[in-house]
Amino acid sequence: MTEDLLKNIYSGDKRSIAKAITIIENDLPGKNEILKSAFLKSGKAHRIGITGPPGAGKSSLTNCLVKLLTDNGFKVGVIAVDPTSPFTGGALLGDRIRMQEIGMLPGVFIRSMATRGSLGGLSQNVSEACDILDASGKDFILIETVGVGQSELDIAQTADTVLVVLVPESGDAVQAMKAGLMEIADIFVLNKADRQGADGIAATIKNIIHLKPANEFNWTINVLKTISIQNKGIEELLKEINSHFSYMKENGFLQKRRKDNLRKKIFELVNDRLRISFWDDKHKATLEQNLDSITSRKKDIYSFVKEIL
Ligand SMILES: Nc1nc2c(ncn2[C@@H]2O[C@H](COP(=O)(O)OP(=O)(O)O)[C@@H](O)[C@H]2O)c(=O)[nH]1
Ligand SMILES: [Mg+2]
Repeated sequence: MTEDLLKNIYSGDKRSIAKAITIIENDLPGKNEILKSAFLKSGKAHRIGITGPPGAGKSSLTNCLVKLLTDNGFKVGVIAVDPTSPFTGGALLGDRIRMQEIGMLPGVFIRSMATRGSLGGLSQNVSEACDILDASGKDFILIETVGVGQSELDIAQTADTVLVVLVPESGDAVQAMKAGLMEIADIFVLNKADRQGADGIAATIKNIIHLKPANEFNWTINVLKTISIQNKGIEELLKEINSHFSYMKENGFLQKRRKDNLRKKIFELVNDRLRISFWDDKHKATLEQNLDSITSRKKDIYSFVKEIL
C-alpha cells in the first residue's frame, strides 16, 4: 500500500503528496517508510525560505514567484506556515483564497501547515514535507514563515536561500534586526515599494548590511525592491535567487549549508527520541516517588538527576 503511494508521489500526483504529508503531520502508520524513501530521493530541489513580519507581502510574493516559475516550465511546491491566531484558530481567509488559486496551476502543490500553538514539532514536519515535495520532482520549494519566533527562523534556515521581506514602514528594519532576521537573510526584499519612503528604507538596510561582518560564505546581500500587487520586480528577484543558488553551488557552500542543516536535524531527532524513550512509566514513577523529599529539601535535585540517569 505504502509502496503504491510512494510510486504515485514520485510521479508527482498531487493527492498522493497531500496524503503523505497528512500521514507525517499526524504520525499515522507508514510514516517511517515514506520518510526513509523520500529522503533518499530528495536533495534536488532549490528550497527558498520566505520570511518577514506579518503583512509584509510574503504570500503575495510567493504567488508572483510561483506564477513566474510555472510560466518558465518549473514545478513548484509551497509550504505556508500560517500564523494561527488564538482567537480565530486559523489562517487569514485572503491568504487561503490566493493560495488556492495558484494551487490549481499544473505542477504546483500548496500546503498550509498550522502552528497549533506549539512550534516544537513543526520545524521537523516542515522539513519532512519539503523532502516529500523534493522527492515528488519539484524544482523549487517555497517555504513561507512569519519571522517572529526562534523556531520560525529555524524553519526559514532549512532553506538553501532565505528571503527576508520588509516594507517601507518606519521601524520595520529595526524590528527585523531585533527579531534576528538580519542574520538569516541571503536577499532582502523591500516589498510595497509603491509606498512612500521605499528608497530611504532600502538605503538604511544597505547601511546595516555594511556594518555587519561578512558571513562565512562571503555572499553579497542585496536589497531588491518589489511591488507584488503589481507583479513588479519579480523577474529581478528570481534572477537574484538563482544567482545565490549558483554561487552557493559553485563554491561548495551549498553542500556545507545542507550538511549543517542535516546535522542540526539529526541532533533534534536524537534528542526527541531519547526524551520520549527515557520518560517511560518506570522513570515517571521514580520521579513521583522522589518529588516529596526533593520539595522538602531532604534530597537535592542534582543528585536525583544523576541517580535516575
Ligand atoms: N501597496 C501594496 N500592498 C501590497 C503589496 N504586496 C502585498 N500587499 C498587500 O499587503 C497585504 C498583506 O499581504 P500578504 O501577502 O498577505 O502578507 P504576508 O502576511 O506577509 O503574507 C495584502 O492586503 C496585500 O494585498 C505591494 O507591493 N504594495
Ligand atoms: Mg502570508
